[in-house]
Amino acid sequence: MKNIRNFCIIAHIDHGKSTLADRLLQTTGTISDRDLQEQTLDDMDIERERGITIKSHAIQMDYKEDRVDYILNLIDTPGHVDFSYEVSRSIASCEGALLIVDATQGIQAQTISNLYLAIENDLEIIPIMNKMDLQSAMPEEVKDQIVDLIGCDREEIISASGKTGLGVDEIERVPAPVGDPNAPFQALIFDSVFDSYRGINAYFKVLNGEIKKGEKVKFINTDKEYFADEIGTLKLHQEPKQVIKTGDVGYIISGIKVAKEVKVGDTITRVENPAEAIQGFEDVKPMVFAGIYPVDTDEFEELRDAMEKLQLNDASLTFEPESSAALGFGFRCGFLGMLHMEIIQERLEREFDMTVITTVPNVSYHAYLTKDKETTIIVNNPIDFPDPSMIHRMEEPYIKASIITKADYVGPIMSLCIEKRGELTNQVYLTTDRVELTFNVPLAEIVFDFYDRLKSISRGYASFDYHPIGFREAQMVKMDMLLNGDMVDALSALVHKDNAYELGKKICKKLRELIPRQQFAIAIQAAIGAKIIARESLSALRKDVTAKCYGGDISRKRKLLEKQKAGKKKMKQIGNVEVPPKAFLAVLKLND
Ligand SMILES: Nc1nc2c(ncn2[C@@H]2O[C@H](COP(=O)(O)OP(=O)(O)OP(=O)(O)O)[C@@H](O)[C@H]2O)c(=O)[nH]1
Ligand SMILES: [Mg+2]
Repeated sequence: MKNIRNFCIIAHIDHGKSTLADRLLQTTGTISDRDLQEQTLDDMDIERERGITIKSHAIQMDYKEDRVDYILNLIDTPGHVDFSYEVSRSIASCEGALLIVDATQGIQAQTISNLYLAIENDLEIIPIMNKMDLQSAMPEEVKDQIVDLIGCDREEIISASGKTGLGVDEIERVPAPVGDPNAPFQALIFDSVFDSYRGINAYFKVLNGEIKKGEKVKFINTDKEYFADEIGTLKLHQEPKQVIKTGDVGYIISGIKVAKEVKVGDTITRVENPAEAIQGFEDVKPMVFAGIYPVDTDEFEELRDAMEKLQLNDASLTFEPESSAALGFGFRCGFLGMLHMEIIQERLEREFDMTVITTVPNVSYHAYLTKDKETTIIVNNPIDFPDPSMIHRMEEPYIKASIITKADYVGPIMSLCIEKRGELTNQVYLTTDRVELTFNVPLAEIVFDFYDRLKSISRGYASFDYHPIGFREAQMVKMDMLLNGDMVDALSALVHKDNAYELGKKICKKLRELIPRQQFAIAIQAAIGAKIIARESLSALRKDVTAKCYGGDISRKRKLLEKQKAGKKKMKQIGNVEVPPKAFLAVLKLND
């Protein structure tokens, strides 16, 4: 046990965690040069394509120094704010963290928030300055920042480059795990993945005692018992073992097929001579809600199947059935943020071949009625918005946003935040040129286009992080969209009273661009209750696709007509109007 080192890599997005992990895998010979690719641990297609890590990834390495054999258990974590719950779980199974700071960018918002997570869990922090190979690196300045932040010595900071390699020997600074090898077996589940053949694999860290293959184990919170059919360690591929001992990290396969039976944060123990439950993690709270519907209404059951499978790989996805007059049966889903929502939609399309419509996302509101002012009604869906005449008050979620930027951009960023109904609570100069701004802002205002706008007004020199801080009273209204007088429930949105007119106008305009002209005129209207607040109209068009087929070849004409019909299948029929699926997300694209 004294030769085990458990550590994770944490940093702001894109500071080079996965690339540095590659170097560690290479120097320890965990992976052959032939298998090595860039960011080897990002093994999902979407991760590779987008160049970002979405899921934490644990891997074991062997390392020898001064004739001592070490076992290194490494966890690479994602940097994007939507996935910070992945980081918090990884941290719980480690004794140390490599804190990576990009030498060209310095400390950014998630550097700080991930560092705090690590400190709360008493992890030994090893500061690393990465990308030192780049011309634009500012080693002295960034060193100052790191010393300021964590109060370490300048000499402790390791200069590294994911391109050239890093002193693995420094990882010895991570303390060995503590635990009692003779105590009853007690392990913490920190992650799980789904394998369609073998069911759910739970990843755990042994805090006390040991587990042998074939033993009867119990998952304490779910109160279920299983046989440890297979246990092993997490190399690049799983490596079955007979026993996993105190301090080590491993996986267990016990034939579980139902997602609910494996709860991340649960404790595994032996049925005979059991240990106590470990304090687990808090459930993840979704931040954004939206409906997901199959384009083809007959595919509802297939969609359910796909969602259930996806949930096995991504426990943070929540969903429950709902129905819409316009779209039929679908699900109301909860996401951790907009990137998470985008990724779920993309995975449904790629991994399950489902074409889906996502409705206007919204946050979760609280409503209180005049007849009962105390009971909270949770409104996750515009359809559940109570009749305005019965509402006593509405509340919306607020967040504390922290933005780190260059002094030059403070002005424009403040105006953006004020436009978003934010209030500045703090402004600190970290150095003469770098400022940390703290705002309280309604969550609804930042989930949509805030991040993109922040990036464009600061030319990329602003980083952003946020935490929920509870609910505050707000004037919310439900805005409906009408196509030729028919209300389309899937396009309804809950908006702040002051934004309604502006937004209504913009959405009408956007829908006018997105809906193709049809054989009759279409009126596009936005309304609050019975009051129309904006209107656009789309004029009629008759498109005769066979017009260019002179000559009498009937088979060619038929072919063209069929092609047109197939093209139409991708549209959604609302009343008599055909609407393309992307129109349902019009609200998100208002500034394109
Ligand atoms: N020049 C240079 N580029 C680097 C270095 N390390 C990483 N990069 C580049 O920086 C980009 C981001 O690297 P990743 O390793 O994916 O960063 P990450 O921290 O894992 O990102 P997330 O997991 O999405 O938070 C890639 O384009 C890398 O090629 C380095 O030491 N030098
Ligand atoms: Mg990564």
